[in-house]
Amino acid sequence: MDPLPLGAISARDAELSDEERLVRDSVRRFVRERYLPRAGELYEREEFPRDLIPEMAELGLLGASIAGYGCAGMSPVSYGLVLEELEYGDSGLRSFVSVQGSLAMYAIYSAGSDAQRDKYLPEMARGKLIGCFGLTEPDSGSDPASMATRARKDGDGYVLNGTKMWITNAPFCDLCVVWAKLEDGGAESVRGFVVERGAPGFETRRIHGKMSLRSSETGEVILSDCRVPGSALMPHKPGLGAALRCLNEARFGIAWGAVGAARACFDSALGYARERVQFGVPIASKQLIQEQLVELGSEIVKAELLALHFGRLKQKQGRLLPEQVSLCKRNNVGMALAVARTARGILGANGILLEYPVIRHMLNLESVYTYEGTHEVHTLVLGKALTGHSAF
Ligand code: TGC
Ligand code: FAD
Repeated sequence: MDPLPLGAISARDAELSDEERLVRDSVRRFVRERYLPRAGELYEREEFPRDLIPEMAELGLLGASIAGYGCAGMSPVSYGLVLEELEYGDSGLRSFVSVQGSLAMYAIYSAGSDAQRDKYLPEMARGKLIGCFGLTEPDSGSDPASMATRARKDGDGYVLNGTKMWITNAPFCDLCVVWAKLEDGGAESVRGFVVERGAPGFETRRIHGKMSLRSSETGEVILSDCRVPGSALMPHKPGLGAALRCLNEARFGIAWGAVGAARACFDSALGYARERVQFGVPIASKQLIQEQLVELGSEIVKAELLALHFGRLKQKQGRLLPEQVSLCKRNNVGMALAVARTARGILGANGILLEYPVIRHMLNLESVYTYEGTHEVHTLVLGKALTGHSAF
């Protein structure tokens, strides 16, 4: 009997508009032709393919959900599909686009001044300026309110001191959105600054030796008496809210991206199971393998429908509740990691080779599970919402 593809069973395509399918297909083609042939090698060499940035810009993938400033102004579902297809390639490729668009550009768009938007966003959409987002610090991860980075007013400008850690795109960024407390205030004094590379006292250092997300460049941002002009300050309402609103955008995208990584693992495991012969028959004919594949396929279909539901809701309402974003990120990333681990097993020993995509995705997803709010942080966000008690 001819197999029935998972997509035909989920029938999600029927829920997409022609435009959404067009966006999805063009990014799918880009990933298959331009990224996948190099994916294993890039991973092994800890290298992000910077040469692909102009093509991604040309496809309208940078700041894709922003309207104006040369950005594509895509709907939440189109943007989600973009990230799903990119992460089918690699979580690192999706991370680059998430950080550039949902974090750095969205921060400037939502919390920046008119002058900052005009100066940076068009060039960032064209991939001529690369941004990063500095919230996490060596001693401040899940609890960013405890950040140690300080900004001191000095004449017309500010002097920044502190270290940001685990910052995606930092090694080759042109600018960093730095979150710092003004003087010795508390979390309510947190402000965002657009710090350009070249500002005196600004330095980045690459973090090497990651066993996850190897084809994404991660680094430290070191601010040593870093002097910035007054125009670097973003005029948002003081407090962590401005930074956390950017995280909502990125987390929504990650919930879609994770489905792409899971689909890549499922496709690989299914193809392998149908080819691999043991005990004289393809392992796909064994009930235990079929049960695993059915479980993986079912979880993927549920996750993609969840993302679609929240995508449509975001489109209709303009925003989602943070709790809805937490539910979606937590569920879909947890799902993808579990799918990757089971798929790895189906490939047997071959499952640990970079020749197949599964181990790469599995290791990548360990980072995705931790960044943008760990799985546990999202559990606590939802636990607090449901019970009314904070367990942080
Ligand atoms: P809390 O007291 O609850 O809130 C402080 C203010 O923020 C507001 N708020 C939010 N606003 C928008 N969206 C959200 N998700 C929000 N969550 C809270 C809140 O209403 C309040 O506003 P106001 O006006 O009343 O002052 O804050 P808290 O300090 O108790 O922390 C809450 C908690 C733990 C959920 C938050 O700190 C958190 O999300 N922690 C996780 C940190 C995190 O996710 N870091 C990510 C760094 S970036 C990254 O990982 C990029 S990886 C990218 C890639 O490569 O793809
Ligand atoms: P911690 O906060 O120290 O957590 C350690 C463990 O304790 C986790 O299991 C956590 O869930 C648990 N825990 C913490 N608090 C509680 C609690 N109250 N109750 C129960 N359990 C708890 N950050 C940026 O700002 N910008 C970036 O671009 C960026 N890119 C990243 C790229 C990569 C590859 C990685 C791995 C991280 C990146 N991050 C970035 C940082 C990321 O957001 C943090 O790693 C994340 O927020 C968790 O912080 P932490 O690693 O310090 O862990």
